[in-house]
Amino acid sequence: NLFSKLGRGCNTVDFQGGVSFLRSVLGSMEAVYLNRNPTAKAILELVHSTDNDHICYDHIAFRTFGVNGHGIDALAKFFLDFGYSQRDELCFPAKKLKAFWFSPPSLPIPEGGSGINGPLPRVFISELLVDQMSSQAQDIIRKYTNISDRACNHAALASALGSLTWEKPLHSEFQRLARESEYAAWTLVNGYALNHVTISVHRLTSQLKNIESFNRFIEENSFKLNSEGGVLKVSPDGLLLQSSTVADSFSFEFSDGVTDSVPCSYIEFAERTVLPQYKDMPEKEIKEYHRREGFEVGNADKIFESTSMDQLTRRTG
Ligand code: OOG
Ligand code: NI
Repeated sequence: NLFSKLGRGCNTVDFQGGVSFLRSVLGSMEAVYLNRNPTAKAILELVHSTDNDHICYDHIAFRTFGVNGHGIDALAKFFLDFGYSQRDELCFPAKKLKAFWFSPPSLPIPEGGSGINGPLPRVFISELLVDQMSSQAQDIIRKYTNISDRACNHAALASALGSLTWEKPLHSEFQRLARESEYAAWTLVNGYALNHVTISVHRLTSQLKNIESFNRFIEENSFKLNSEGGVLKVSPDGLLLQSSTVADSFSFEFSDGVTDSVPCSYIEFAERTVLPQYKDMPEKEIKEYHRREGFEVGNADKIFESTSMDQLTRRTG
């Protein structure tokens, strides 16, 4: 049994049930994501066929409206109930956003699992600081979060089903929000749907485990990477390297009957370098906890732009 070495005494059996439920919810969130985002699906298939059947997810990410109980806490509750721990806060004053990341419960790493069935991913949840928006934008966001009301208590369920907890907006409301915050407009039409999953590049097995070769490989296969601040985002300590695709779009029918193309999700890639104090360790002995942990405001600030109109309409080459 995969979890038989848990050593949590009489809680072990309950906890195992909890973990398989957690994985099944994550699996539903992932299924919604793969159905709506052909680029993410194609890249995962390409990496599976080129490198390894076992792809590990570094993290998964969500966006929320920080108002009326719809913010970070609405989704975090689910992960905290299944053993996740809240970690650092990240602030993005210019974008009027904040975020927290959550680390997974420490479990024996399942052998042979891929994606959601591999090592449990970190979780990154951000929220729009709605109070800081213009009164017009606030009116729109409050209108829909009021409609949603107590449905925000079931944010994880909404994500797993791929449903909004509010009614579809008017096209003009989407456009009004997009002028002020592309994040706000994205959240209005995507709700609690997965914003991205991130492939753990250093846990691949071929030369693709180096993020620069990985990015080259993705671009050679004609996928467009987010170029904001340069394709490769590097933390000031040089140890956390990230890149991402430009989001796909889907055709959304607004409540007034107007149909327009709106951004959906993207896929991210992360390489966590071995910490300086472990740099001489034999490669075989290196575990995830010997590597750079956490997130980085400077990297994240650019990765948010993966759903921006500037990136979506950018020409490649
Ligand atoms: C999240 C952007 C930040 C990271 O790994 O730092 C991020 C978003 O686009 O909602 O994913
Ligand atoms: Ni991310």
